[in-house]
This record gives sequence, C-alpha cells and structure tokens, in this order.
Amino acid sequence: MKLPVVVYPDRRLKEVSLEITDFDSALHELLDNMYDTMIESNGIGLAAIQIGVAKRALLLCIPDEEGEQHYDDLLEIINPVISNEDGSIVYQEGCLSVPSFYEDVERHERLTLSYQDRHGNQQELEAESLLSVAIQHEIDHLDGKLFIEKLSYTRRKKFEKEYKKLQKSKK
Ligand code: Y12
Ligand code: CO
Repeated sequence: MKLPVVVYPDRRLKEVSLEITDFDSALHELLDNMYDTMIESNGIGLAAIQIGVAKRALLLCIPDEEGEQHYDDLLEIINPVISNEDGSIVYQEGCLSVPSFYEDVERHERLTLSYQDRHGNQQELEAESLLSVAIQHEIDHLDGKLFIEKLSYTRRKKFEKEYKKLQKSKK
C-alpha cells in the first residue's frame, strides 16, 4: 500500500530512528508498504521515517542503464553500519521529502556496509558511485539529517526562500 510521504519541514524528519529487533510480519508489512510508496512516487530510495516510522530500515532500487527499476535489484537494508569509506564524489541529489529540489552534494565515493535483511540475516556489501551516495543519503535519514543540511549557508538560505514560495503556491 502506498502511504503519504512526510515532507520538509515536518519535525519527524529530525527524529533519530531506533534499531530494529523484531524481524516479524509487522516489519515485512512495513517494508512492503515502503516499496509501494517508493516506486509509486518515482523514488530510488526511501527510509522508514519518510512514511513516519522511526525505525532503522531503508530501501534502495537503483535503475539500470535504461532507467528501469527491477524488483530483483531491490535492497532492503536494516540496522546499517558503514565502514571503510573512501574517496569523494559530487552527485546531484533529490529526496521525496524535499520535493522539486535537487542539489550537488559531496560524499564518499566508496564504502563497505554491514546490515541485516528482512529475516535478520547479517549481510555485507561494497558500494560505489550512485549506490554509495544513495546509501549515505538514506542513512542520514535514519539519523534525522537531510541532504539540504549539507548545503553552503548561502545556498541553504536561497533554498529556504524558494521552498517556502513553492509550498505557498501549492496551497
Ligand atoms: C541521489 C541521492 C539519493 C537518492 C535517493 C533518494 N531520492 C529519491 O529517490 C528522489 C526521488 C524524487 C522523485 C521525484 O518525483 C519525480 O521525479 C516524478 C521528485 O520530484 C518531485 O518531487 C516533484 C523528487 C525526488 C537519489 C539520488
Ligand atoms: Co531523502
């Protein structure tokens, strides 16, 4: 089921999400609802807090060269821990919780990630490029941070002004 996406400046986006301990049917329903919400909103990544659930779960589904997303490529990432970050990459980021705004952000180019899958099994993956960027973006959500917090002071001021104007025009 597609659920409403929490949008900035909703205060829930500042919450630090809690570790997941129960790998039960309630978690599976949460992950399935996150998937429907992400795909039907044209997203490639979503953290649970973006549908108002402060738990350390995130999804990623990176499109192929034709821009198509495949269920087989879905990553369900629970309780992630990053190690061995290196390099630097600038990527234009977007976020379903900050609609219609895209900006260059600098992050680590490569990383190693440990996490649990929906059954609680421990997994590890190595990521680079867009996957690495998207993992860092989504883990920031679990820690109550948004990519707009990485902008320069001037760029952030400009964003706040433009975003308020856009929100008003939507009402
Ligand atoms: C770089 C870093 C992190 C990510 C993953 C998370 N971001 C998204 O999945 C963003 C999706 C998005 C989709 C939008 O909707 C459409 O394009 C139809 C969108 O547009 C509006 O809100 C109007 C904005 C963001 C990705 C890349
Ligand atoms: Co986001």
